[in-house]
Amino acid sequence: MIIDSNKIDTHNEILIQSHANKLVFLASEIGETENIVQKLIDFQIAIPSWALGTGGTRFGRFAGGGEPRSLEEKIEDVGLLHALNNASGAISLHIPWDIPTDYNAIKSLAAQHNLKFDAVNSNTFQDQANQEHSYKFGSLQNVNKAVRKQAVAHNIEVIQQGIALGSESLTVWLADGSSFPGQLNFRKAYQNTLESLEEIYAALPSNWKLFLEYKNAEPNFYSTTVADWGQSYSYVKKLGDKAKTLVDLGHHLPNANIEQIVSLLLMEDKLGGFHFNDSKYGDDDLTAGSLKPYQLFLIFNELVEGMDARGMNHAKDLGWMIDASHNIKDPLEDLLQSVEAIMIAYAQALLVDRKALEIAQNENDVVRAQEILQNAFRTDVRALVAEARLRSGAALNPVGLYRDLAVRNGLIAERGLKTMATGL
Ligand code: LRH
Ligand code: MN
Ligand code: MN
Repeated sequence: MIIDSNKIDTHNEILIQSHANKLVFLASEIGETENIVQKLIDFQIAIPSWALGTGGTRFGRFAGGGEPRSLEEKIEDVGLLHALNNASGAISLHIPWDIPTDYNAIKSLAAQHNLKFDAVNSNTFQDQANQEHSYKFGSLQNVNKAVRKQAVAHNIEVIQQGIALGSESLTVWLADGSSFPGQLNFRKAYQNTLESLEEIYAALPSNWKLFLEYKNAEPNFYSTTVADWGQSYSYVKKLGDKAKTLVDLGHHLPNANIEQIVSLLLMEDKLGGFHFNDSKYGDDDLTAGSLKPYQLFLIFNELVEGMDARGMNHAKDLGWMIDASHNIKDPLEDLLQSVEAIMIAYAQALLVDRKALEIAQNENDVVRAQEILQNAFRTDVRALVAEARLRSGAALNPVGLYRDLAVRNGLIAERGLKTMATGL
């Protein structure tokens, strides 16, 4: 299924007058809008291949129908999102949930949809059929050298597949840890993990990055071997310049100050990228911005400030990815909502009056500092995000058009009602 550009034009024509009015009003409030709109046009957020099917919990899974049955169909789904919002121009693969066979065919399909391949993800948290050793007691940390070797070999294989697709980064997330006190010697687990990561790092091409994602708990519930940003930092610092920490917003202990973590990792040149999602309890993987939009804004506020201070390119110098997976929503609608929320937070962060904030900070004017941040956060910037879409040929209201065109019904007609995408 492909969304015809005429359909987007017709949709936009209906909404254009009301959009133009909102934009004029916003410009009268905030002044210059051109710069922000341009930055929004350039900003792209990668879609995880595993979010395109209905996610489940360990209590059940309620499939929605029309889910992608192959890597090709996942690429088509991301193509649909990108046609609607022109902000989802990359797909992040998880191997072996995604198994590319004909690389050239996959690459040309992605190119037809204007998509790039973002970070490739390895998987040593599940046992695969025909696998010699089990990861039940960990992978890169395992007390058994043969298991570690197998996990290292898998990661190197994923790098090779990524190279063939034109990807430039590997994300390593480890379920390794322990569930009971005494199960693990923490120091040995750390050292085994480091040694394994060094072997993977040695296989990276020079233009590649390795993202080491941390997570406080789950599936292990007593210790996790890469549990927080400090532990990830300690590994990536030892590995070298190409290794960076990846921040998944759902992987912290409750109430962690994620924006401060982001600021310091950036300062240390060790922030690699993000997995955006939202949560109330743990790794809930809910739609970005659905629960804590102010936190999302505060994170972007630190990103914009820190990246500008280091002369970094907002769109290119970090890996921007979503990691959300939904159990009750249509996954494509959910992803459109996540991208919109991320764009809104970014636009609001671009609005912050940095000079005034610096003065307020230097004068210890706490009230003024808060006003400056909240003025930006409370500005309705949706017209700026919509304008960025309009200028790049996408839809003013992506979810609205998705529904008007009955895209899900079209996908069900093509693929059937009983479909099961690979993933969580
Ligand atoms: C782990 C995680 C990690 C995995 C993905 C499926 O919770 O966030 O990024 O690769 O979920
Ligand atoms: Mn993640
Ligand atoms: Mn997660």
